[in-house]
Amino acid sequence: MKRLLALLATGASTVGLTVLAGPPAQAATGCAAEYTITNQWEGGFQAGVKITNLGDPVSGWTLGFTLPDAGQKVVQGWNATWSQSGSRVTAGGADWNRTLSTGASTDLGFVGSFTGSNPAPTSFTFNGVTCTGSVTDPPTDPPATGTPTAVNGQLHVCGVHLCNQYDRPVQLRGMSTHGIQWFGPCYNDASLDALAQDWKSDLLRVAMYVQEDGYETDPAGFTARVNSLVDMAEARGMYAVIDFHTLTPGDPNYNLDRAKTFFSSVAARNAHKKNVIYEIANEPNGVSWAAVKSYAEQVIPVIRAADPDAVVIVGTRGWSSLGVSDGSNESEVVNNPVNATNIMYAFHFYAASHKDAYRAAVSRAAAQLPLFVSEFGTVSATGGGAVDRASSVAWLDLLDRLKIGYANWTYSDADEGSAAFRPGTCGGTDYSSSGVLTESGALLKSRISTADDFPTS
Ligand code: IDC
Repeated sequence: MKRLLALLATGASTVGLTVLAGPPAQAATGCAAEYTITNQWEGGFQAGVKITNLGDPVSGWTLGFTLPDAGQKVVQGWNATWSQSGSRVTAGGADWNRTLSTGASTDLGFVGSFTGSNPAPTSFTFNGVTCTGSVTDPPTDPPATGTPTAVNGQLHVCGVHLCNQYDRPVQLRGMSTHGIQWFGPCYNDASLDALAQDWKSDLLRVAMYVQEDGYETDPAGFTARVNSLVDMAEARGMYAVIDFHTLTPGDPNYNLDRAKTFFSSVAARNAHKKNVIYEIANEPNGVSWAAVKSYAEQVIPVIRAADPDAVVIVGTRGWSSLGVSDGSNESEVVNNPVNATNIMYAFHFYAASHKDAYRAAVSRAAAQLPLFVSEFGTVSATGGGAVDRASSVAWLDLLDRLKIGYANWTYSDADEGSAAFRPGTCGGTDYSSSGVLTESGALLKSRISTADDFPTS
């Protein structure tokens, strides 16, 4: 039964505002909010808000949202202490619902008035954190039998390998998006159907740049976009690598606070899924291994607090070259590994630029470190130029032999040699015919679409 809690005057009143403590430091946060206009009449309406705590348990909460039209006012609310200041509305948890365990929901509502239009708020905060979760979609149906996630389930690191639910090594082969701030139209139902069904890809890496018009310009929007791509991969039985695509500046510590905020949110929201791998820093560069390790040891606990069992990929020095591009090598990691379990180290290469010396480093390192090639190109390190077929094939053969998973840069129609699709492809609906593929795309599709041999016992 709903209980009438507070009466609220219209205007800029702040009657009844309860200030509540936020979550303890380091607590994982995350939330979903559903707003429904349940009734509307001339000048008035009734709305319900269902909030779900997707983070750590809380013993107090404040919901915040903005009513988009200046004429919208909360008149009277229930199941929370409601207040309004300008267009900003705040609802504080009541005695009986201020404690919410992980996954718990509560329903509140109010009667409002309006003068012009009555649009729904578009964004909600829960203890100051923007709600990006959704509790209604994706469908919770298990992925179709035989898909990579259905066969392998929750992954974990075993020795130097990535292992599946049968504790047996697996190699995941797939594609990386281009920067989702630029190539968003390339990631839709049709293109991801093609990736899962025609390419038989095991994974989609979601490259969320932090700078270059990326995450830092719209944290809530990019977080939501990443979550939606995780769902789209999950629905098709593919793993999703959430790539915090730091590149310039090269010191990941520049983005430490952003990383903590982002990963606490996506890890809480996706904790119950089995298809998520977290990649915490794309390509550290111009920075020491000690600085990268320090960053990793601060970000990994934030992920673990929310999603204890997911695999985390740590970028390495020299654009994730295990230090080789900075004149070092894998020994700096072997001798001073990140203090965490269930992690892998990133190795990236561009086949036309990085050849025998880099292959030798990977061959040596693979005996001592869990490696994941979370990004590589068939072309030069600029992302452009011609496909180096011989070097690309040598690399892919090596990765197959060592059972090292990979994601190719890029599943996009960027006008550069590394893109899998010809320019303009993403403006259409055909992602399947051979005519839309570039030379790089054709090579990768032929490699990735061969049958997987995932052990099942
Ligand atoms: C490149 C893109 C290019 C973009 C550039 C700037 O291909 O279109 O203009 O980034 O950000 C990496 C990086 C990856 C680069 C890629 C190719 O992780 O972001 O993408 N590359 O230069 N490391 C080595 C190469």
